[in-house]
Amino acid sequence: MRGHVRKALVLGAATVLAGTGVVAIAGTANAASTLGGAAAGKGRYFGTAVAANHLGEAAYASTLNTEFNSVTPENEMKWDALEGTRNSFTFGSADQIVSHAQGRGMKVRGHTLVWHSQLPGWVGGLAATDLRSAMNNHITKVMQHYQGKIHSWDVVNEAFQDGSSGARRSSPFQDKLGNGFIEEAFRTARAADSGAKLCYNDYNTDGVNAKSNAVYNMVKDFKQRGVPIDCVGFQSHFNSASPVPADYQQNLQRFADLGVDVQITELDIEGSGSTQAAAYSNVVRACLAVTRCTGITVWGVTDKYSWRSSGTPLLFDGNYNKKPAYDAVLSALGGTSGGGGGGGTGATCSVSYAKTDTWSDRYNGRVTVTAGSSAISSWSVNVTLTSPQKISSTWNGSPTWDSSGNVMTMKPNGNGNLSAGASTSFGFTVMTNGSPAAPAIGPCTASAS
Ligand code: G2I
Repeated sequence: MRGHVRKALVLGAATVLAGTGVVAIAGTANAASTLGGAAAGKGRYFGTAVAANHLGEAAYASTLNTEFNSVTPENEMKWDALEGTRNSFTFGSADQIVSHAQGRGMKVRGHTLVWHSQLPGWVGGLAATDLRSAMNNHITKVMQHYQGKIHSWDVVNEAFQDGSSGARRSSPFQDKLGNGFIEEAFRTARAADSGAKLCYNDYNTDGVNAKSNAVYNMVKDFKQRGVPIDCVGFQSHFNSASPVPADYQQNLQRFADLGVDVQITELDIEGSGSTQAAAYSNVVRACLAVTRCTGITVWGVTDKYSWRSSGTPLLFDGNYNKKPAYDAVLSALGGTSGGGGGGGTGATCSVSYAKTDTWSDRYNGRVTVTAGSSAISSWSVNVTLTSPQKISSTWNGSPTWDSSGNVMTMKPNGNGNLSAGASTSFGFTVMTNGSPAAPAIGPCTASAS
């Protein structure tokens, strides 16, 4: 099984390189220098939540395509998105994500079939018998639509209460169908697509506590009675009020010992700098220490679009710069950071952007590159335009272009050597051709000799 996964991932990476040509970050050809590539080296996937409406943003898509080998639709497979009207299904946005992923050899996690939230109003209005058939119909139709395309489904999401009660959360399903709704959902799911792994997914279950104990007891009971369940998802939304628990690994392990896979499904950790990086590193190391922890998904590509953006909880900042947390994750996965060339470990850079002049048909932009906490000898920054914009001139850098003509990769022109914290700038003129959009800047990749 593992060998099979690894092969698929390698093929996926090749597809990206050959198919799009936009993997323009210098020195990232080595698979172990990306999150997905490094995770594959450990027999795991490394995924992200994806929103269909950002796939058209070139920097978003190129970061996704370069770094990740699994995706979870962030909202597009929820009940309200797929079946807003009873038995009338709208798969468009979800299909868009699935085909983006499939075309690049990425796996897809399905999220989520039965959940109390993002539930259309009509579901809550049904009486028990009708609700049961609506639930089973929803599971069956959705899973059959995606048959063979989803590696794991969150069949039931967040069915337990927070706090010390260990009780089930009130929902139309719980209130009208009783405890048995979870078992029924899993049995229906197995019958609908026997090839997908069936997961129970929840938050605040990341350490050993009353809520995770309740889930644990349910999974144990399911395994004893032969109710089909293959995996448990640990969302892992962390911040200072809810940090990575000290017994995180132990908790993952006790579930794995029940005979299910465990997956980290919605990882994000609010914070910044080395504190955030250390927390991310702990999570990755815990997963790698548990044989049945099969993969990690972070809940978004960039801080810019995070559901809690102000907490900057992700691995890429709003300009798609790699954060210290990124380097920590890559290194915990056994990958090598830095942008090739010198392969200097710890060489990082960040970018900022300013529009400096504007005319009716063009504007000038300036990108400032700043070395991280150690000296660098070279850097590379992607500047992505919105078609039909074109860059007519550049200064203080050496540009190359991807095949679409929308992505410029800028490298130094005599200004590659920067001491720790030092900056340099390059500039360019964008012919707007009717589109005033600002360019997307980043990621910035550094190397040290
Ligand atoms: O709340 C974080 C996650 C907790 N676990 C289950 C996940 O499914 C959940 O994801 C979040 C999405 O990240 C948000 O993007 O679920 C939220 C809804 O419960 C999502 O927020 C919704 C907004 O509430 C809507 O107003 C908005 O229309 O996103 C929708 C689409 O952008």
